[in-house]
Amino acid sequence: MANVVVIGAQWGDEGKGKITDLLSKSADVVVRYQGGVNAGHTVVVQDQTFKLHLIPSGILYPKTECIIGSGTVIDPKVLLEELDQLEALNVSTSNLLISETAHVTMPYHRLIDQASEERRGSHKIGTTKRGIGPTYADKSERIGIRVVDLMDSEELKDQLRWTVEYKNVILEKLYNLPPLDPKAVVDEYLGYADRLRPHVVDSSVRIAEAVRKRRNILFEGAQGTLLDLDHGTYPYVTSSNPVAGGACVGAGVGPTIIDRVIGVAKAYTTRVGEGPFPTELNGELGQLLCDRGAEFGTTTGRKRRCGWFDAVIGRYAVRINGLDCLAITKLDVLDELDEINVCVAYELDGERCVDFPSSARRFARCRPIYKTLPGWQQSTADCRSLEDLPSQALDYLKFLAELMDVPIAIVSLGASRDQTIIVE
Ligand code: 2SA
Ligand code: MG
Repeated sequence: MANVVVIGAQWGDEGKGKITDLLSKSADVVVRYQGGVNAGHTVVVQDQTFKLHLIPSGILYPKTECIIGSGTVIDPKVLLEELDQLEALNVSTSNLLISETAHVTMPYHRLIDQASEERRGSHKIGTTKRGIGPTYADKSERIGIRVVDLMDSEELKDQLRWTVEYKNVILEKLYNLPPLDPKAVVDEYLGYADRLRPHVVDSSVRIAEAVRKRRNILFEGAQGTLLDLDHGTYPYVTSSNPVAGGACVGAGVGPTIIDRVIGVAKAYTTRVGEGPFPTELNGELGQLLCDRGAEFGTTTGRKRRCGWFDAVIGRYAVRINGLDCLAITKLDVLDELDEINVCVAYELDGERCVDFPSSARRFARCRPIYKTLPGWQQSTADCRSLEDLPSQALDYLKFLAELMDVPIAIVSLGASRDQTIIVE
């Protein structure tokens, strides 16, 4: 398997959890390289459903080392709840490692995320309100608290004394919220520190060791390409880099060690939060995709917006991530449809446009140009090879691969591990 990066090729929730779970079987090490508890992975193993936010799904394999890398932001409260959940289901968490240089989400981050979303009104981003943006903003402002600081009680007290004071000015003056008590914040976080300590390591050293020993490393992206801070539908993006390049920065490895990049895309498109979405379906069809695909956020429970497959953003994802291949998930959700649309280009101000525009305003004016394909109107849930698929389903996949000029290596037809076709 070598060293593989798995990324979301759309707006997140592409089913990366299932694909990384499959690939984790042959991985010795799994590394999360960005994002925080805004992510949500649902993995189903023998009727047990695991909902993970921070911990890589590789944790379900007893021998796989799971690393929460430097580029992530960690909410210790949620992380400990996840550890408790796994331990309650008898999953060992001794292989979980946490990077010293990851940043820590603090109570003021969550409060500011919520308050600033309200303040933005119609300009809101539709964040998960988990404090992700404010944690990354503090990292850039160089006032963030890192895991290494959390492990040092004197350092933590020293930093939080003035940081909480500074944030209290923002909370009180800007948002009319009550101030936080620095001592209470310190005490709360020192409690978390003790429980997390056994897992905390210099992660780039551990990863380098794995590289040297030629162990298989899987770099697991969260969210998706179109939510990337630099390359997504700015400002309707998250505050980290879910693209494949983010794996190098967020894990602390050079690009030369990456062997393969796999993009995960749904057979249609979904998006949570605000922002333009050209192929969105607002009527009955959108509802059908939502119902059949159970399209609700793993973290916030929000209903996801649903629409047709968009090959313009697909091609963009291939380019920005340097994708070697695609995994197409949830093909079975389309089983009932008599016709299926695929967006092949946009019409923008009267002109045909085949590249995703950088401006959100221009993107909002894009109208999809569709190619309509016949549906297959039969269940694909039990198909286990391409030959088992109805011919229309196979044609649909071939059409997507041609449009995006990338091979399809995996097709997923349901949540469980065996509902998968691996294309040889
Ligand atoms: P944030 O909270 O600052 O990262 O939000 C910024 C934008 O990024 C979107 N975002 C996501 N989109 C899809 N899935 C995500 N994870 C959860 C899930 C979402 C949920 O797996 O379902 O439960 O609601 C995720 N995380 C962030 C977000 O919607 C904003 O558009
Ligand atoms: Mg998700």
